[in-house]
Amino acid sequence: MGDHTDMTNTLYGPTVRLSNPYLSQQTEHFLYHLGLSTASTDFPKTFGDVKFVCVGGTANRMAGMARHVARELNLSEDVTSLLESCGHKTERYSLFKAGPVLVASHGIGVPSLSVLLHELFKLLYLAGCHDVIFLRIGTCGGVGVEEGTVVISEGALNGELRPVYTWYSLGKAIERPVVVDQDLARDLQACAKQGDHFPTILGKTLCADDFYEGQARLDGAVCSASPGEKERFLQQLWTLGVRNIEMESAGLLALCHAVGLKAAVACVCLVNRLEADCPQNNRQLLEEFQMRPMLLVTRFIKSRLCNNNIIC
Ligand code: R2B
Ligand code: URA
Repeated sequence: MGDHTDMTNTLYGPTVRLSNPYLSQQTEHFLYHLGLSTASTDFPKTFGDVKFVCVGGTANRMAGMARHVARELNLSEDVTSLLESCGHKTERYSLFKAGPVLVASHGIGVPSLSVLLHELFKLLYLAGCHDVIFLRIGTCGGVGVEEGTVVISEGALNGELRPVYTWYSLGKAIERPVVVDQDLARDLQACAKQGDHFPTILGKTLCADDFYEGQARLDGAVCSASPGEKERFLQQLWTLGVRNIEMESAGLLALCHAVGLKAAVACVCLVNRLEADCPQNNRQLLEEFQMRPMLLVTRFIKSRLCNNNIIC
């Protein structure tokens, strides 16, 4: 598979900086959860043109994103066959490719996301990709922010309200800093059009490891907080500059930074947590809301590709 499987001890890809001395000992690289192997796939040929990796929670939503990107970029391939020929769907994650944009679903929470990221980083390295940007599109709860607002993360905090995410290995904690590229976050916000009928704001994000107790909800199966404690906590978040709560931002931003890649997170608020715990049970509204980060991120991708004379 060309030069890219010829890895030296510490791996420095063009932009993907893998630091695992043991990878070079492998003759075949099998990305187990994506169902991709260097024995059967030519990574540089299949993925070498990737410039953006767009991730989000569900397979359906990300299939929609891949179709939307393909349409917006006027890709000549038929969308269905593009998804069928390039989507290596397994039961765990889904993966699509629309020209220079790789689109994947990550499930719920950082543990699920992390597994995908390890394999995507290896994929990009093996393909020899340059200057790749990761973009997460998702849903969240707003903190003093009306539902339907898109929040771009200008920082992310863990459950202890610190800008780090912690992984565990060999019985020990590995704490990695959350680093946001502020220029990228601002560029993304600049893609919100005047004509949009919803606000797109910058704010800090609380990255929780749970949807219920971890996000100060009182409607889970177990609940250890009182209404007063919940209210004080949400007010504390607001004071810290936190404008939304979701479950993957800190892990994505910390791991991308660890391998030298830029990343940004744009999520739409389904509920203002100062007013309610549960998102509205209105399918049509939820679907319209979920389009908003997709539209924003696609505009951003288009403008970057055009500015770099890749696709106009
Ligand atoms: C947003 O929505 C999911 C929980 O419902 C989670 O993946 C997240 O970050
Ligand atoms: N996703 C979350 O993690 N929290 C919310 O409140 C809504 C969506």
